[in-house]
Amino acid sequence: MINRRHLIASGAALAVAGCGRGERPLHSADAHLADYPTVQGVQAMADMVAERTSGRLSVKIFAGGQLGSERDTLELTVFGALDLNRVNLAPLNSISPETVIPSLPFLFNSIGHMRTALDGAPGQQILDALAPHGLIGLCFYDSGARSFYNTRGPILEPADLQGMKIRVQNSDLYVAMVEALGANPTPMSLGEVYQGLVQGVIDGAENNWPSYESTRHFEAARYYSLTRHVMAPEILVMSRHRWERLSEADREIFREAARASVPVMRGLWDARVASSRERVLAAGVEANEVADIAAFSDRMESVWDRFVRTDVQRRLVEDIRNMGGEA
Ligand code: GTR
Repeated sequence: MINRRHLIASGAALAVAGCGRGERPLHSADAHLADYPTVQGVQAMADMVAERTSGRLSVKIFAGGQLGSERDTLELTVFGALDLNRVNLAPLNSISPETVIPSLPFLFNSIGHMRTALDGAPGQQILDALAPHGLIGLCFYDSGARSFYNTRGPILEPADLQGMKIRVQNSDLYVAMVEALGANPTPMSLGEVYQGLVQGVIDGAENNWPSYESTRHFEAARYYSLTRHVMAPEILVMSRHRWERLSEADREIFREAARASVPVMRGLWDARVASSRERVLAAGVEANEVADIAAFSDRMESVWDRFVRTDVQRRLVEDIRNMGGEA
């Protein structure tokens, strides 16, 4: 956890970085490198905002985790030292109980189901629930399905995870999920994972194809087992401090541009999933399907019971399940 002195120092550095002619650009953080679809999605939004305002409003993206881990940059965003932030839902789980729902293991039947739910009323409700916590939810981006990878061997059943040290994001839900599968969860920021794998501090982690590839984790952990246990999306948030300084017309421009950037991001995402998969397989990664997914999902009952606690959460689960159609 970063302290207040760091927050103020980073905030001041960001403000100086933005000095210049006209209004300073809004600053946006992303853990991924510049060519990753999340960064490109935010860039598409930024281009639309700049066009609609003839350059009066602009966005500068700090990619590659330059501004720190997602947990730290979220603190900066809530505090108002950072304007925009693209993060996964996981680090928001402790801030807003609504964000826990799309992060639940084995909730969505398919990528299509996830997209329908997040484009619809449940998604809007989750975005809106962030405002009391100092964040304005602008849109969700795709993050595909997360699966386990490790340095030891293929995972075909939960017993194969027994005793393995698995890195998880900073979220109690992820800790509980990995524990329920019999492994030892180790919360860690994304930037520390590669070294952790190489040095044997951890045996594995879990992520989608593009992150497994772009972080080069596949070079250190060569077994990728398609459990597809979580389909939690990415989210783009604006600091409420910055939002409140925008006119109603400018807020609408941001809302519309964010909405319009979603299909752009999804197109890039689908292409990146295919190319990342191809790249890691060509590099000799051993990927395996998991025939008995129920052996994993059956263990999630206690996790759901522990994390789905309020009526609002239960209704969200029900609404999302009703949108599922055929698996
Ligand atoms: C990626 C996600 C990042 C981050 C990362 C992680 O899929 O895009 O925002 O959450 O996973 O595991 O830390």
